[in-house]
Amino acid sequence: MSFSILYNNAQIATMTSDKPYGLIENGAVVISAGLIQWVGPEKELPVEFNGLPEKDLDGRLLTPALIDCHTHLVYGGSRATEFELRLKGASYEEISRSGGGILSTVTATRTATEEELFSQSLPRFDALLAEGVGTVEIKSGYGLDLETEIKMLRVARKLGSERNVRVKTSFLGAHAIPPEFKGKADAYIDFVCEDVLPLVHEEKLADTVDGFCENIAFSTKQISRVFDKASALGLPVKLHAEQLSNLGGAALAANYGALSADHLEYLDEAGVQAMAKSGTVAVVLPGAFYTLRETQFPPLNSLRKAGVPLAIATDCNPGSSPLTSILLCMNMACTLFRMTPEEALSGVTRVAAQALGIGHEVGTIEIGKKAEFAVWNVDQPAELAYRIGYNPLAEMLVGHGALG
Ligand code: DI6
Ligand code: FE
Repeated sequence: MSFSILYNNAQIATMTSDKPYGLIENGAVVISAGLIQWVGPEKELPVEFNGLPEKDLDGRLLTPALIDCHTHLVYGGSRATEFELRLKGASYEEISRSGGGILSTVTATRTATEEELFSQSLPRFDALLAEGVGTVEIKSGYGLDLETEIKMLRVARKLGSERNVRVKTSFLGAHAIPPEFKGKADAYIDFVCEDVLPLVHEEKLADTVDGFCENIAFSTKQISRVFDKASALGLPVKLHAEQLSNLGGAALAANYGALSADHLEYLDEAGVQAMAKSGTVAVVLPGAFYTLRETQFPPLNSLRKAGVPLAIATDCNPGSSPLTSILLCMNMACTLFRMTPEEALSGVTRVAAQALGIGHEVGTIEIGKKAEFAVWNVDQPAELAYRIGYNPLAEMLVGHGALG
């Protein structure tokens, strides 16, 4: 017999889209075998659920466990020195072109053993979990050789199994051109497509394939070769697009039916329309916008108008977004991008799940979805995005079943 429980006396932000936050006052949820059996106002609880073991949530807010749908949190070393250089006037692009930036993290990540990489990444992972996160996307892309890309993805999977939290991995071989391929970007793309991605796929280490489409990284033509390979292997794609300039990456991603296009500060109307047509999620990353002191805003009004779903994520990485707080990320999305607190919460629940292709399983509190919740000591859902540097998480209620 499967274990069942009734959570009652909760304010439930179901995040289904019919009313603000999908809010249910004095709500109850019935869980059985790790799945949601019923959710609604307590007074409408069907009699068949009377007598179940109960847990009283004392009027606290229940939300879906949060989802950070874009991180690079597995990496070696630190870029604090680069931070100091930027404060002395160097730009992110200058540092990158002079061999620092992503490539300095590549060196540190190649040098670290798998165990060292795991122990350096675990505190960052735990920092996210401490704020109600139950699913984390983690990218490779600081290896840029077969061995290190595989090492990063193994560490990502191990973080998930160590903490019993869902990890979705993205293969980001097309992140930067490694020193051994300097001046030979096309040859590096051949290597990614022929020698790395097929093996990564064979080892089941990548759930999706990502790329960095930018003047300092790869062209749309090069990215489309990676996407062709991903499609041939049956892997979904997503893309870092229009972060520093407009190369038409988002439209390219949309044409491949990408789950998401991410960053998007320099996205134009044609890109917006292409994303709307393909149902590609826009993932905006306020931590990178803040760190790089960007002044160009992602075109949120056009995206809203076109009906493109909006997600937000930390982009946790050592260079452009050393951020391990999903709550601060929500606050930044509101304060910097003028997103609403409801958009911020749906951006780290329902829409973030969609950006990872797991919207049928998690991201809302609905019958049939997985029982993965965060319980908060707040009076109203807007408080989650409103505070700065305060963590009101009371507890996580996850599971009674394996996470997949
Ligand atoms: N865009 C970013 O913001 C990160 N990667 C990317 O493609 C930055 C990665 C880094 O600076 O280490
Ligand atoms: Fe990123």
